[in-house]
Amino acid sequence: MSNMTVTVPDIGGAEDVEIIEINVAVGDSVEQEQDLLVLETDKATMEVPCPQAGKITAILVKVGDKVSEGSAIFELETDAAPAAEEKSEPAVAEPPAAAEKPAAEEKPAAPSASAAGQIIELTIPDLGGADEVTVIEIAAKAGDDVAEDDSLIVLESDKASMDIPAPQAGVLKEILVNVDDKVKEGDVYARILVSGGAAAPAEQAEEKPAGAEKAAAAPAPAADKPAAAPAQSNTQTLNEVTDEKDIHNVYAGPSSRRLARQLGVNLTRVKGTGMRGRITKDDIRDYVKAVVKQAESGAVGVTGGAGIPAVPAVDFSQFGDIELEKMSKIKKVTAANMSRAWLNVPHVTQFDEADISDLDEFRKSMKAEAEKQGVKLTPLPFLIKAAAASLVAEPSFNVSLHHDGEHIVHKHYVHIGIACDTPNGLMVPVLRDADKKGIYQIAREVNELIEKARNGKLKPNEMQGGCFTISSLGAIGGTGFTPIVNTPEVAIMGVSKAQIKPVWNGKEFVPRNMLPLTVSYDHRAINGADCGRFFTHFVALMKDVRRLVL
Ligand code: CAO
Repeated sequence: MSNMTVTVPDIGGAEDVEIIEINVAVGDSVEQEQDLLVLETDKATMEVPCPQAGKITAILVKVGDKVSEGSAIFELETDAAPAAEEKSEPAVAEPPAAAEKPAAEEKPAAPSASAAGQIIELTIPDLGGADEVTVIEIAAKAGDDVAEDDSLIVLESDKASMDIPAPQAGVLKEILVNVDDKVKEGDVYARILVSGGAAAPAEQAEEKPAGAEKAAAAPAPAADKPAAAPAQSNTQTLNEVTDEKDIHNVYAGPSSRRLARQLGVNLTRVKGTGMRGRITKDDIRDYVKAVVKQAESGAVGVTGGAGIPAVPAVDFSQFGDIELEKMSKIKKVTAANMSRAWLNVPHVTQFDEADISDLDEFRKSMKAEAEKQGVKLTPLPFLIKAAAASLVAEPSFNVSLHHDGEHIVHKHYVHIGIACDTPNGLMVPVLRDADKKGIYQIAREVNELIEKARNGKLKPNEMQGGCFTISSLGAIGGTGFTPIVNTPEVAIMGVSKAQIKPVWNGKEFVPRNMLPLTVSYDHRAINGADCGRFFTHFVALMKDVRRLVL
C-alpha cells in the first residue's frame, strides 16, 4: 500500500487549462487508465487517465480550476509497495494514454500579410503524434465568410476531439474533406481567400499563387508526444441524457461546449445530431431557437397552456432492436406546427356526409374531356370550389385571430390550402383566389402545386396565405378523421372515402354515393352555429354542383 500524488501529464505545452469535468469522487476505486477528469482549452478536450489502479483519497482541484503540466490533481492510494511510489511519478509524467495533445488548441498561425486577397490552402496541423484522425464535423461551407479562429472542421481520435480553426479571416472557397474522412498532419482540407492582412509567420501558410508546394496553416509543432486517454466511448444517445449530473457524459466538442456556456445552455437538454449523437454548434443554436420560440409563443395574447410537462425520455433499445432515422426538415416543422396548433387551438370537429352521386356522375362524364385538356379530374377541384364558395357565403369562416388576442382579421380573398402527402412529409401548397377560378383551372393549378410539393419545388410564397385547408384521404380510405387546424387559419376540412350507402329518400332506401366529411374549427373564432351554416352550405353544393354557378 502506498500513496501517490497524481499530476497533470504532458498536455502538449498548454498552460492554464480549465478543468471542465471531474469524473471520480473521494473513496472511488479506480482502474489504471480510467478517466479522472477532463480538461478543455479553446480548441480541444482532453481526458486525464489514472496512472495506476487504486483508491482516490483526495481531490485537490475543482471544476473551473486552471492547471498545467505537473499540477497536482488527486491523491491516490495504490496497492503497490512503497518503493513503487517513485515509479508512480513517471506513470504520470509519461502517461499511458492521456488526452491527445490539443494540437488545434495552439492557434494555427495566420498567413502572412501578403496573403491578403490570395487563396491559400489550409492543412491539418500537428496532431500531436496521432497518425490518422477522423473528420467528424464540417463546421463551415464554401462561400462562408469566416473570422479568424472560427472552427472549420472538427477532428476526433479515439481519445480527443479538436476544432481546427481558420488561421485568418476570409472567404472559404472550398472544403476538401468530408465527414468520416481520415486525415493526417499536412493534408490539405480547405482553401480560403484571405481577407485581412494580419502579419504572421509566412511559412505557416504559404500562398498558393506563389507556387508553394504545400500550404501549412498548421499550428505550432507539438513538441511532445501526446498523452492519450484510455479508450472510452463518448457515445451518448439522446435518451440516456436525462439529468444534470450526466453533463460529463454529454458528447460535445470544445467549441460546442464553449458556445453552450456562452448561451447558458445545459448541454444535457440538447439533442445531438452529429455523428454518434455528438452535439454540434447547430444543435445548440436550434435548441436556443426552439426555446425562444416557445417562450415567445407563450407570451402572445391568443395563446396559453404553458407549463406542460415534457414526455420523459425513453431508451427504447432496452425493449428490442431499434434504429434512429433522422427526421426531414419538413417533418420537424410539421411536428412543431401541429403541437403548436394542438396546444393553442380549442378544437371542435363536426361530422357530415355529402351525397356526391350526381357530382361523381358528372365528374366521370367529364373525365375524358378533361384529360384531353391535360387535367386530372378527381373530386378535389370540386371540393376546393365548394369550399371557396362556402367561405364567401359564410365569411365568419374566412378569418384569423389577430395575434394581439383582441381582433379578428376578416379576409377579402379566398386562398385554399391542400394538404399534400410527399416523400419528405406533409406539405400544404396554397391555391390562390379559388373563388374566382373554374374547375378546370383549379384542377390544373392544384395538380401543378401537388407535383411541385412532391418534387420539393414549392416556393415559400406558394405555401403561405391560406384561408382554409382541405385534407383529403379519400383516395386512401377511412370513414372519418379529425384534422388539426392549420393555424393561423381557423378551420380545416377532412375528406374521407366516398362509399355507396343506402339512403332513405322518404319512401325507400336508395343507393347513394356518400362522401364522409369533417370540419375542425377553432372555437375561439367560430361557434357551432357558424360551422353548422358553413357545413350545410358546403354539403348542399356538393350534392348539386349546379349551385356553384349561381
Ligand atoms: N373518395 C373516393 N375516391 C376518391 C376520393 C374520395 N374522397 N378522393 C379521391 N378519390 C379517387 C380519385 O378520384 C382518384 O381516382 P380516379 O383516378 O379513378 O378518379 C384516386 O382516388 C386518386 O386520387 P389522388 O390521390 O391522385 O388525387 P386527389 O386529388 O384525390 O388527392 C391529394 C390529391 C394531394 C390531396 C392527395 O394525393 C394527398 O396527398 N392526400 C393526403 C393528404 C394528407 O396526408 N392529409 C393529412 C391528413 S391529417 O390532416
